[in-house]
Amino acid sequence: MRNYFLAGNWKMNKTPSEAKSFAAELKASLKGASHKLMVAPSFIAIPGVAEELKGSNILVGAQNMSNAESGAHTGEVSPEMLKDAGVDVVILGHSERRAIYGESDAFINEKVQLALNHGFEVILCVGETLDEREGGKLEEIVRTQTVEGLKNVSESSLSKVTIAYEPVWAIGTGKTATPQDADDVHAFIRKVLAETYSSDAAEAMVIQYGGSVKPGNVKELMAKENIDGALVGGASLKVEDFTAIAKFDT
Ligand code: G2H
Repeated sequence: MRNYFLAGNWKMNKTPSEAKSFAAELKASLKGASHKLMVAPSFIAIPGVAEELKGSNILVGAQNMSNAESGAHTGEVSPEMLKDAGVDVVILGHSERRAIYGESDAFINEKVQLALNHGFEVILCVGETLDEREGGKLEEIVRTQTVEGLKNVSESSLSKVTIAYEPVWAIGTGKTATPQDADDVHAFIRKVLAETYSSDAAEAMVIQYGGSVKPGNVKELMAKENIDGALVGGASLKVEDFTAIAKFDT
């Protein structure tokens, strides 16, 4: 039985002081929630949020991480810096990183390996654009992003990895893949994992759905056999919305 994992990706929203007081509100309203929970503030807001959430049931995520240990990498944030700031989970390969900043599968894979070596949990994002879907390339893209993103990751490390399937056309657009569409792709990802690792590893993998998840559609999405959680953007920025999502009832 897989545990549901609901994660908020705040993207480039909330100043450090806004993020800290928002975290305090969330901590109170998410008390007693039964699912696994995480929020990912911007880098600069992480220390305040981590301090606020210490000892709570909410993990702290980072939205990205450098592919290097340290040194001359202007503007980057290293694994050790994130660890010291209180980060538990690192989101890697988000479609905005791929599309806007040109991150390739090989580059993302370097980060995945580095994050796992530093003891972080990883959320690896995969997903196709509308053109790719309409051009019949959905499976090829999702397979490549999954397999290349996990290159050199051993089966024993997979328990620290969550895959987030985020169809790019459904991100921040208000369009959601139908629960059946999403479940079909999640099942395909599980098939790819079974071929690459083993059926046990594939069965155990938590696969989140991301793309306009909101209080009104979370329950229907989570009811699907292969959907084990959500990576939530816009709706994670309001206490009432994220609470409704994080405390959804099966
Ligand atoms: C997808 C998602 C969070 P939103 O990027 O990662 O964002 O819920 O706003 O579509």
